[in-house]
Amino acid sequence: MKRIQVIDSHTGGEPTRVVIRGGPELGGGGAADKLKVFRERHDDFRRAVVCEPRGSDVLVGALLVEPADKSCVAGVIYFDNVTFLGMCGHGTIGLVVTLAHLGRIQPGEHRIETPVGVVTAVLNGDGSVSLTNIPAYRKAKGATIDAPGLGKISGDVAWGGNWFFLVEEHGLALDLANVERLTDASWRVRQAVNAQGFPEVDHIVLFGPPRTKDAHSQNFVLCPGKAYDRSPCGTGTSARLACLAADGRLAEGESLVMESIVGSRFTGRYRWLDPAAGTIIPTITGTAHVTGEAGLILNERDPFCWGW
Ligand code: PYC
Repeated sequence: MKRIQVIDSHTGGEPTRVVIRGGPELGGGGAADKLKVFRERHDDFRRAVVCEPRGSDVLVGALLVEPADKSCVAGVIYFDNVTFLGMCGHGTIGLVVTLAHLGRIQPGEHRIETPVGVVTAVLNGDGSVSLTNIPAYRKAKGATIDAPGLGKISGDVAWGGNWFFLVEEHGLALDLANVERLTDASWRVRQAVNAQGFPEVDHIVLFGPPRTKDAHSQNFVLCPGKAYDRSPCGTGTSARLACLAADGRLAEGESLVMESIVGSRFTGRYRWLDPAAGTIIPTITGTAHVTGEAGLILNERDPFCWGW
């Protein structure tokens, strides 16, 4: 019998499960090296932590690892119901609140090693977290794909720590009551995007008008395992900032208030890293709350021990 200690939290409704004890031995090196070992040898651990019967399709896992970069307070590897994520914005906000809950950090700035690079997170005095992400950029503007049942759809392909296809014109109502239709449409878009030139894209974002006056936009984000993000998606908002910056639609330092499909919010800002190359450094601010402290039990005699 194996025991795994976890802390659960949610960031704008999107859950994160941080594994603080009992993870697999991943060897030395940085988070990227450890991710390689995790992916190749311990995929059963990923499933056991986030999939049913202990988790659900929407849960994102975060394995705490020893950082190679000693200026970092922690290393982390994110994963979901089907795969590993390079970075996760809501997960990092959840991780910072979890580390504070454990008494391991105080308000102030903290560096965190992820497989795609070091990110910086400020735990603010009011409990919110401002995450400064790795550089984001747009790879393709106005790529048009033909999605079965939907027809031609145009969107931007952008990197914000994960790969996104971002669509403004889709004709769908962004409303919780419409979530099945949004999921189905986004899944079709994803398959078409992957088949029609962008195999790397594994997140789809649809934009719509904001629900509230002081927000700029609302989004629906479909994650790799077909669950939709309850938060406005930190890496997706980073990708959006890169597109808006490239188009001159949002100035450096200006705020973008993004609402999720459940009404939670992130505020995004950016500074230019290299205007000629279109790369920006995004900062995403949001809040998270701890929801549980638990010990998971992995019993080999349980036929669903490793999740499904
Ligand atoms: O917040 O970056 C994010 C994220 C990615 C997948 C789910 N949430």
